[in-house]
Amino acid sequence: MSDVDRFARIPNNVGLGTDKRLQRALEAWQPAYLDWWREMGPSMAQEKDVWLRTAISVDTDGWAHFDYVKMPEYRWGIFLADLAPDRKIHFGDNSGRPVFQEVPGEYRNMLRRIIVTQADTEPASVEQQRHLARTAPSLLDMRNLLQVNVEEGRHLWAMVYLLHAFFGKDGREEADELLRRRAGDPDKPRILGAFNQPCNDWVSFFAFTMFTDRDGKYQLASLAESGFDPLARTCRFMLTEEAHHLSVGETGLMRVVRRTAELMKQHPGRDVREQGGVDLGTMQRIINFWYSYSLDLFGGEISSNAADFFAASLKGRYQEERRDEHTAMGQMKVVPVVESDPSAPIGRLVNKEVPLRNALNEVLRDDYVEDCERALRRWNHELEKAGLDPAHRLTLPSRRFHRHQGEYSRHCFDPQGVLVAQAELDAKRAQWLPSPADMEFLASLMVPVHQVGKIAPWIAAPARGVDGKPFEFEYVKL
Ligand code: BYC
Repeated sequence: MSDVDRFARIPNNVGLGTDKRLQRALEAWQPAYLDWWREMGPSMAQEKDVWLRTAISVDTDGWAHFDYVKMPEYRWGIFLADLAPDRKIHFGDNSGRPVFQEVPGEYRNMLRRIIVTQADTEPASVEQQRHLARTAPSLLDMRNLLQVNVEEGRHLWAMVYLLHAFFGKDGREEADELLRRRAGDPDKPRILGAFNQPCNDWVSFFAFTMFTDRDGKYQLASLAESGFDPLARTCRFMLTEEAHHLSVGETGLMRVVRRTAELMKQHPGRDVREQGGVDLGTMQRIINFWYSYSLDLFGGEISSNAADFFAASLKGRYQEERRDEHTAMGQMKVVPVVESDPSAPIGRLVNKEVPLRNALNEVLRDDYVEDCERALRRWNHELEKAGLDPAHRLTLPSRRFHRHQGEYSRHCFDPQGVLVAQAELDAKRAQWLPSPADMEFLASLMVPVHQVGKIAPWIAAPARGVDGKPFEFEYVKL
């Protein structure tokens, strides 16, 4: 196991103490990071004691330590999964060669772009979620939110380490820029669409951690395959922390569904909203919104960038090692695309065969969609258990619905994936996507519940607490 310096100004297992130049550069970035955290991090509870886990090693057992921490004092550290000696590149055109420990000159721009794009999402999500603690439905939920936030901060540190350590002056400039862009700011927005959308209520937060963080899982997993070993090792350890974020989202939405089912069962035929719950229609529209924006995060269905990343052995497929074949050459993938058609003014969908390397964003999206479908089945099982008839179920919209990137972004589709005219989309928008009235309603439900062991009426209490503690634990000392 690599040596961990837990007590350094920047805790790390990358031997920062032996590289004074790098250490100085990162220590110079640290105050700017803390200024950003104070300005854009969680807007309440900054000075409160929060029961947080902190990464202290990369051991599978016991990698984290739980304690009360004030967030600005959180020990954001740089941890890479252990070096695997003699690791070889296992996909793309560099297969069989030793992994890169330095950035190959010909791939420098490509790699920097991948790292900057990934890095930008981390502070962005903290910015999007910054006011949510104020309306937390319980202290445990507040704690989970703040845990996610500090760990996104740590993920930013992980990426900034790569920029500083391997990209010289332009890496340092990119690291500075990461603290300058702002989620949703029209003048200096974050790079990817989903990270500029507002996330001001807890149903949206759970949908964000369910769907958008889950994109993160798949992107990180494909970067964990990278032939650039420091990136692979960084992402491997980030995935350990990411699992909690996904579970916050998936179980969060499950708890909303459970409470809604309870209200529907208690008073059949009565409006769930009137009873202070989240109706399934609103939930469906929130799912449609965040799922479609998260699908965008995989990039275009047909992408020469994706082909180049794979060819250069920089970004693999999900669980590349489980596949039989690692060149992705001489194979095709069918991608439905819209073709113009003189007899159909909105065009028509046709299947197009695309060389597999150009369809790798879509391959990764396939794995993601399957994972999301699994969660949907669990939520629907909850509705079924409550005895609600099959009309009351949640679904995932088609991957063509409401897209802003890729093949489908220039056309209109209904949630089933059928091409429709702009006028139909406009007329049905409020049925398919959250309307201002939905958002107003959700905002009206977000009354804070900050007493130990209490829960807001629109969501069921979680089945268990954190770190072996009960739900009735003072997770945040307000
Ligand atoms: N929004 O070839 P294309 C996470 C741009 S989330 C805006 O289709 P490509 C997290 C693209 O930049 C994981 N622009 O796509 C979650 C390009 O622009 P240029 C984030 C977009 O490049 C929650 C053009 O469209 N991980 O970790 O093959 C909380 C055509 O691009 C978008 C990564 O991003 C968009 N959605 O694939 C915290 C991994 N999509 O160059 C954290 C690294 C595309 O023509 N990034 N564009 O001006 C990548 O692997 C790829 O850059 C992408 C896009 C998968 C994002």
